[in-house]
Amino acid sequence: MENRVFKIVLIKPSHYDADGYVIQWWRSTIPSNSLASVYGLLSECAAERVLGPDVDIEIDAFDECNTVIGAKGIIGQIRAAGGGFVGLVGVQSNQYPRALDLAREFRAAGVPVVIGGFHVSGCISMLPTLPADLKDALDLGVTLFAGEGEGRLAALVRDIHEGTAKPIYNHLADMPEMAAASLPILPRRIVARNSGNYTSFDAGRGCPFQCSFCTIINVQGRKSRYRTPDDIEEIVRANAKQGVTKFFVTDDNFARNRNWEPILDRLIDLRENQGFQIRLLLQVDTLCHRIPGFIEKAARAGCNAVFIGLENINPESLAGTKKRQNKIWEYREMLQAWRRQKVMTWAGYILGFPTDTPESIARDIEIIKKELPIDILEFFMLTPLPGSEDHKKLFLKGVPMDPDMNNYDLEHVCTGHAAMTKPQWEGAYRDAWARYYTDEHVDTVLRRARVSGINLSKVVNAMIVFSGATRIENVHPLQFGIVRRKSRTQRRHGLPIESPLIYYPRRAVEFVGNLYQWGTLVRRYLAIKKHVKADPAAFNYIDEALTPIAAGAQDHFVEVFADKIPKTHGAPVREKVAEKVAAA
Ligand code: B12
Ligand code: SF4
Repeated sequence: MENRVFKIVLIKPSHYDADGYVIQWWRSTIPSNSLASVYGLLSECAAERVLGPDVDIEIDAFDECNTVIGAKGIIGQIRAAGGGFVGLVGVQSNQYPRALDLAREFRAAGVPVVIGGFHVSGCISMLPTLPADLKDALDLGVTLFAGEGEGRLAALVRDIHEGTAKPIYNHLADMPEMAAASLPILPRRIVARNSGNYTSFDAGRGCPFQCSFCTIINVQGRKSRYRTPDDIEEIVRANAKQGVTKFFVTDDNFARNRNWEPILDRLIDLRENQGFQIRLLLQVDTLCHRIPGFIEKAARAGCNAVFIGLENINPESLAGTKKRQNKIWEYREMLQAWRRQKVMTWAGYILGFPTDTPESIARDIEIIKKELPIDILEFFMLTPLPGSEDHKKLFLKGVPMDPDMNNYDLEHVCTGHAAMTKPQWEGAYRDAWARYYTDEHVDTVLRRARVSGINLSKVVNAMIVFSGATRIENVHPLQFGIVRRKSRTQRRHGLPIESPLIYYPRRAVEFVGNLYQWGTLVRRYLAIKKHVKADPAAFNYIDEALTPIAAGAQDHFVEVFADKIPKTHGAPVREKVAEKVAAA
């Protein structure tokens, strides 16, 4: 007798643009680690035949950022199999309204749906009662999954199979150990839908720090948990078998991973002695340069780009959000240390801290351009994300916050600000992108890259994306992809489906307009690159940002914030700095 099939379809939802259309692309640029994790966990359930020897578990996975989801087809497949469910994976707050719309379609057809990810976990972890949007899901008969899936999915699959799934599974109180946990993996055909063929893994979870805007500590905990070097080698080998060797390591701070050294040693061995062409994109903190050998080993292990959570350069803002571990007096030294290893630096900068004003933001960006050797800078709005201490405080105090979760994408103003009106804050955000990505500064960054031996093409390509995504496509670079797709019929619940006669002509004009803008931008930036490449003087380029700070000398960058520097261990003495500024 043939085995029965239990069909699981995993979807990582995207979110809606301002017109209510799903943001998706022919190719996305960043892989979804949540999808890889849940796919890996369920593959293990399938291999272990958790529904018994006569039931085959079949799994499909889609990232909606690069795939138009055909709900009818999926419903047909699950019905044809005779059972199964849809898992909406890694759903962040900004993706929750889209996830609910997808759930609505599946639930209308009687298909079981489970939603997991940071919105569900963050709300359940921090709020005293279930918010209305989570109740909406329960009313539709959706199952909510809070906490991590490791070691818990077999029970969930069995419950759904038997028709006894609970409305809520809450595992937040009990974080699974990461050592020898199931491995994140996606089949190559799914990875290939990301341009550049990057896949991902997390080598650790949890963070000991306490930044008030962060959700991670309240969902994944403040105790750090790590995978072992053996786990990482297994992930790399399993991916390499299918021709995938580029990895985005999604740890919020890989430098704090207790196993960083044996993991990097293992990767170095695979790369230098066993011919694996590993490439790594790491996320680190601003203190990583203090760890002896960390940057050198990261580069040898294949790291050629690094994301650094700079967040802000004003010590007062950093202290206000409890991000005291960011020490601005070490920023330049840290960035120079990465450059010495020819690694491209990519920093995140948050706008809208309580003391920020449009003028102070503009001033700070000019300071960064002149004094810090950062290649790529990206901007975020300070947002009270559900799951963060900031959100909880505002919620409990009854301070107005945008009720539309679709706007919690760090590109929208979601609450009030003490010194800026909403239009001022929005203007400061737009101005920040325009101010950093000027042709003049692109030229400077490319000259710095040339003299530091950093791959010019890599830097210019990244600058094209980061300069154009917000200004041409109106999406943050982290949500960007290649060739925007907009399905006419997949519009936000409640909005009308437009007539093809109105929709397609408008879309054609928009598409051609954007193409023209991209063409102009690409031509300009490539011309700057050509000019820098042809200039022999570029090999001797030097400026303040590249100048090493002599031992004991005071950095001019630090002097600007002299009166804001906290009296912490290792900080330059406040009075001394202030005296120098006064004398200057
Ligand atoms: C890597 C990453 C990205 C990547 C990839 C996204 C991804 N999810 O893989 C990129 C760069 C694209 C990204 C973008 C953004 N991100 Co991000 N990202 C992360 C990061 C650092 C790691 C995500 C991850 O892999 N976690 C590990 C996985 C395994 O955890 P998980 O998703 O919770 O999944 C587990 C459980 O929830 C559960 N589960 C999840 N889904 C399901 C489904 C089912 C059916 C079941 C049973 C279980 C289950 O099981 C999983 C395994 O244990 C997190 C922070 C963090 N530490 O998690 C932020 C984080 C998720 N991102 C965040 C944000 C805000 C964004 C952006 C909006 C920022 C921006 N302006 O661009 C964009 C959104 C755009 C987009 N299209 O995704 C926030 C979300 C907070 C919130 N309340 O919404 C986080 C938490 C960081 C923060 N600032 O607090 N991000
Ligand atoms: S923002 Fe980064 S450093 Fe701060 S608590 Fe969150 S994960 Fe940790």
